[in-house]
Amino acid sequence: MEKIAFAMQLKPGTEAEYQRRHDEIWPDLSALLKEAGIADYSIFLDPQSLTLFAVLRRAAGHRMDRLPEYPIMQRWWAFMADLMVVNPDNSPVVRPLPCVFHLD
Ligand code: RM4
Repeated sequence: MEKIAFAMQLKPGTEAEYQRRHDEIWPDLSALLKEAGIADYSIFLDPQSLTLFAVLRRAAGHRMDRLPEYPIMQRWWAFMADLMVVNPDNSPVVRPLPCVFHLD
């Protein structure tokens, strides 16, 4: 398992709705993320900058890079596109975050 972190960006005024939609995350989407090798996935919000800080663990041989091929992933991204800063294909703009400290 490796742990990775990345940042995404919320649009102003969407914090409550972003929380609400993730409280009701589609079970089929959660299942797909887990099947792709993702575990222990959290998203934290910095209310000041509206930066979303995501951290997750992923198994060796994970298939995260294949997620955009799945219709449910594309439907979720389209559903979220009014709340987040997104690319032309509706996937969120993601900034990888290097790890600069770790304490076991
Ligand atoms: C986020 C964003 C990410 C997805 C999570 C579950 O808002 O769409 O791509 O992995 O939801």
